[in-house]
Amino acid sequence: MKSAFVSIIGRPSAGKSTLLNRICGEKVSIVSPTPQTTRNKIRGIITEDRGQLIFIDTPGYHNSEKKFNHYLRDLAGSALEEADMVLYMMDTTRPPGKEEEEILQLLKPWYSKTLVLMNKTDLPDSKPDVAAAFIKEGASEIVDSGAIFPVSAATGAGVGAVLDRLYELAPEGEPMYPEDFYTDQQPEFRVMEIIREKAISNTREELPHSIYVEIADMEMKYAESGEIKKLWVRAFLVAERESQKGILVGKGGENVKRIRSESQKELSSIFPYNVHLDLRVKVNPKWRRNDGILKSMLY
Ligand SMILES: Nc1nc2c(ncn2[C@@H]2O[C@H](COP(=O)(O)OP(=O)(O)OP(=O)(O)O)[C@@H](O)[C@H]2O)c(=O)[nH]1
Ligand SMILES: [Mg+2]
Repeated sequence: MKSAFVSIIGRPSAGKSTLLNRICGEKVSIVSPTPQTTRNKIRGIITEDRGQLIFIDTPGYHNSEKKFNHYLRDLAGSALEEADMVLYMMDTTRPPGKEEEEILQLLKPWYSKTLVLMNKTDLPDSKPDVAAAFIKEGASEIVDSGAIFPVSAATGAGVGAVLDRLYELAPEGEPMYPEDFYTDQQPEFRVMEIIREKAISNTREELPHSIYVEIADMEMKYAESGEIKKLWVRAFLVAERESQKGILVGKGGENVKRIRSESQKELSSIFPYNVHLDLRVKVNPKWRRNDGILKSMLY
């Protein structure tokens, strides 16, 4: 049996979380067109006859001096420390820039166990040869070992070949998780993430970055038979400013109502029981500069 940790690294919006969900066949990590959606190290697990692979999705590697971004970048770096293998995900619809150069530097100690995924090959403006030339120039060792894979995380094209290669390279070992586990996330975290995803998709520009979710209360309701009847959740969408709160609430509360009902619907399909969500909006000024909050939130 094989068993390995595989960290997924790349710039924001490269498609890391989409890939993780595709591989696991479940919604493990939230996805959005807004860069810097993922804020944590998210584990997704697959178990086959060949063995078990534990994937670690990470925040997009982004160059900025802001405290918040520092935390996210450190997380991506720390995921490398845990990795037996690395998937470096490139967005082939965007020219490789400074971020890609920095990621290549960061990956240097892992080159021999890195596979480069040229993602979004399903799109007409995908230029895999530009991305491949960039890798050849900056890290020819990777090209020499034949570790470049064109893929589409969205359609699944090319993903099977990546898995085959990962299983070939994986060390022998015992599974770390039971075979029916596809993630190790606690329900509370998954609830927060799904609400955040729906808040992101219902807001624009800078607002998604200013939001986090706080669970005020969570309670399982049981039927008389002892069976779980429903999960009852009371949560807050937290913004940085009053004006942002206003946008999140929307006219007559219609925005927060939509976020609430989309979240409740998806949560009820993810969990094997119905979820009832009570969602409100509040403000926590400048939370992105608060070390205490960032430490408790970004891990
Ligand atoms: N057409 C197409 N779109 C993709 C593909 N992979 C991801 N996307 C889209 O790209 C956007 C970003 O995808 P994510 O999976 O959230 O990207 P990420 O790398 O996890 O982003 P961060 O968490 O912000 O670092 C979403 O709108 C996805 O639907 C792909 O292979 N093809
Ligand atoms: Mg992500």
